[in-house]
Amino acid sequence: MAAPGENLKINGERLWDSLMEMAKIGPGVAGGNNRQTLTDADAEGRALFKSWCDDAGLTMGVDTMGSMFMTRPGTDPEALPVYVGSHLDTQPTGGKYDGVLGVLGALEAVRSMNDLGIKTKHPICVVNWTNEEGARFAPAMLASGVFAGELSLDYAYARTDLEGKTFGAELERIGWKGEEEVGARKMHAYYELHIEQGPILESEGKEIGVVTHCQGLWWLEFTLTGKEAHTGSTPMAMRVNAGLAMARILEMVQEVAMAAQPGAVGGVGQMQFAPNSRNVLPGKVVFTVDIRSPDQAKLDGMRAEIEQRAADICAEIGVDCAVEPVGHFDPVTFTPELVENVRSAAERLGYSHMNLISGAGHDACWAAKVAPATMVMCPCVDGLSHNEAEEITPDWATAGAEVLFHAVLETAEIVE
Ligand code: HGY
Ligand code: MN
Ligand code: MN
Repeated sequence: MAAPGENLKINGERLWDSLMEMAKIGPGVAGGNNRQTLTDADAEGRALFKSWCDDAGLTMGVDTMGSMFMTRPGTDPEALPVYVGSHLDTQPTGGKYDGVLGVLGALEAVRSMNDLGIKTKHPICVVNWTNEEGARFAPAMLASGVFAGELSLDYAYARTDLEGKTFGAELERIGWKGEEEVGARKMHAYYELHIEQGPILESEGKEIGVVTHCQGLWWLEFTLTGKEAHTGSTPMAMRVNAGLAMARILEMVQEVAMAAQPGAVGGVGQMQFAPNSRNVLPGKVVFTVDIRSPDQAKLDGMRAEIEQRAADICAEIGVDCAVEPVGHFDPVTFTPELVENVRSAAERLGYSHMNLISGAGHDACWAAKVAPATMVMCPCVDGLSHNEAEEITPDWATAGAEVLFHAVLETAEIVE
């Protein structure tokens, strides 16, 4: 089958307008977005996305995790769909493009197929996965993890946010709990467009990342139990200071990650002190260590060393230390045939490109468990993401969506 002609273009202006329209929903406080999963803002974003899909003639299916599947029919009713998507939920201080570019880039590919009167053998299904970020409800990529059979529906429904609200109750509350069994859908292939969320493409002057792999991840939730006591009248020798243990563990995580260079990262983004009073030594400290590497042995080695050294640190101070993994996936190798479709699309369209390992996790990582899968990436300014100042250029958005469009057509097979 002939590859799509280089003259098959998307409408970059329409894509950019849709990105800016979606960015108005769940605004942040510094120009980005706070459209966290299963909030009213998420519901509003879903409704806008559905209205656009209705206009594009797509039919909607929603599963019991609330993931949205918007299908454009193919010519062969027996052919499995090519799925293309990402997520509309954001971090509390998120950017306008993380996830959103992937969902709206996929919609733009479908809109362009409509404009160009393109028929494909395989249906196309645009996906909005619920709770990719894992910010409100850990872990990240929750709905795609249930879809891939890695996490149970009951586990997902029981996840709670910092206010003690459960995923299941919040999904019901916003009215987006669907009927479809999660994972019942079978995919011919899965593509995801995403911003890089790192500095490599921009610093190398490349417009497209041909994503070959994604690094693996552990999220280790530590619960340290010390003794609440007066910060003024308790002699230093009498203290059972969980805050001190936490500080030493954070320093140790930095040391372990630096010793594992290159190709390893480690840090902590969320922490809670209880009772969190200025003049009470904390009785309980809870925080999540996020470690990642593309190398399986290095990733698991870091986990083992951190858990062992944390136990030693806590024993020395007399603090009780409990650890629970609350997020994990092994390093991912994407499907070479689909990766080649991305590379040849970039070449055909004349976009500079390079191979890339994804530093961030994505729904594609779980999709790759159940179907051939890969990703397309575009640069972001200063490699910044998970920050309201996250920025891309309209040209980068167009380049990414155009390469996605061509790679998807390659797999979905144009019918003359
Ligand atoms: O954590 C991640 O890598 C993604 O942003 N959920
Ligand atoms: Mn994302
Ligand atoms: Mn993200």
